[in-house]
Amino acid sequence: MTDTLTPVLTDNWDAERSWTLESYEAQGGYEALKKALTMSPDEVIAAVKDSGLRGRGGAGFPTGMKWGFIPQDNPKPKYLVVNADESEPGTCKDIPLMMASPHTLIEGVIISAHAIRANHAFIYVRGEVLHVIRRLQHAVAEAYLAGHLGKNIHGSGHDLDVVVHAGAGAYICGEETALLDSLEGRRGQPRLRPPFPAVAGLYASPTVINNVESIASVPSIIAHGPEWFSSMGTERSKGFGIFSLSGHVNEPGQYEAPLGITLRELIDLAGGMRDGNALKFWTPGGSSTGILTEEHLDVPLDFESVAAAGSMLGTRALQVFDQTTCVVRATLRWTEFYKHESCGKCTPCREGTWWLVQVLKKLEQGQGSESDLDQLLDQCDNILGRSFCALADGAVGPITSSIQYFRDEYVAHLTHGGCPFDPAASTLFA
Ligand code: L3W
Repeated sequence: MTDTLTPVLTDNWDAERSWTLESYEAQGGYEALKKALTMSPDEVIAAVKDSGLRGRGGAGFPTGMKWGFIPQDNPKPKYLVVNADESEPGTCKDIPLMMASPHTLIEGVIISAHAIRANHAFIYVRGEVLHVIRRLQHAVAEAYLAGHLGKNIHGSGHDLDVVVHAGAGAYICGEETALLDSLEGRRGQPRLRPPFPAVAGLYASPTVINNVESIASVPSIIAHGPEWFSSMGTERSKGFGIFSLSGHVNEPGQYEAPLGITLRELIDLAGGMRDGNALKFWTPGGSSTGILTEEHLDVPLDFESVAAAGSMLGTRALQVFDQTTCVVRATLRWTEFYKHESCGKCTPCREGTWWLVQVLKKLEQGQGSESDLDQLLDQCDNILGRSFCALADGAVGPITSSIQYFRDEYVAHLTHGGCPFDPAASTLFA
């Protein structure tokens, strides 16, 4: 490890049986909770606001501000919901976090629930990851036995019950309002916003929904103080985050570092590119953020700099592709995913993603003409900003950006009468 890395959330992942309460407490776990319980809820919210923590689920909304939206004069119960429905292509940070250190999340849940005065919290986990669900359930049971959960936690007067809820494998349920519908027992489809969940969320009550990594960051902020957190990162993107490197690097995995690190530095940490190959394209935050190229290797990975480069920091899911990869084929694969996962509620997404796949398939097979490329861009234009939620916006990201940077490669498919790449050379899409 080099100075570039700042292991906080990942610090205990290599400890023996790191997922057990015994191991977590041996390394100072649940001390932050004890400290938070001596603070008033408003003091905890102020600490999170002062830290500058922004949501780690993709959008980067300020966490403390979101908590501050919960109307405390509303007599309804308040709820805390953790979005653990990690499913965005390339995104793979929350699942390892919950496997290696479920108590970091649970400690964050208890502190966060105290802050927003919630007595019920739900962790909504992607249904396919049974091993994670079991691990979380076991950790929650351990926390109850130790008195960290339940009635009158450590004599504070605060009560909290936590339910681990398994989804059923629908990507759309990672959209916060679809998640709430699913949690209430209905088919998961997005709701109109406003009202935002902070005002009318679960059972129409004030609800905070945060990503796993956001909530898991809270204990460290309470333990070390907001200044410690905000001393890392950049001016408007504070703290550290888990950067997930996958694809054509020698050592794919999780690299925890301050926001603002560059892909060039991360690839060095990951042992360089596979076989010494050249970088061709990459995603900064999952496929829905679209692609960037080697000209963006030195873009600081913070919310503002990545937006200025025409993309989004998203979930810091850095999928790295070398020169052997066909960008048209990669884009088709991503688009098929969004088409399959469209919930069908709104026409631009339901019909639009289907048509995107049809045109992309034709282009990938080298059929059609350049006018199909323009038609594809026109379809994207008619989908972007016109669908009910962010799913369809995410679907057009890889298409528009790949045509922006690699139009020649689309045209090469047409002149070649098919994919000009040797499929045997590309391991990702074999
Ligand atoms: C109260 C207001 N609350 C905004 C809250 C809102 C939400 C948060 C961010 O999508 C993006 C998406 C994915 N009063 C509020 C307010 N809020 N204004 O702030 O809201 P928003 O609409 O900016 O984003 P979102 O709907 O949460 C998230 C992109 O992230 N993404 C992530 C994908 C990740 C997964 C996964 O597997 N984990 O799916 C990657 O780029 O496309 O654009 O809580 O309520 N006035």
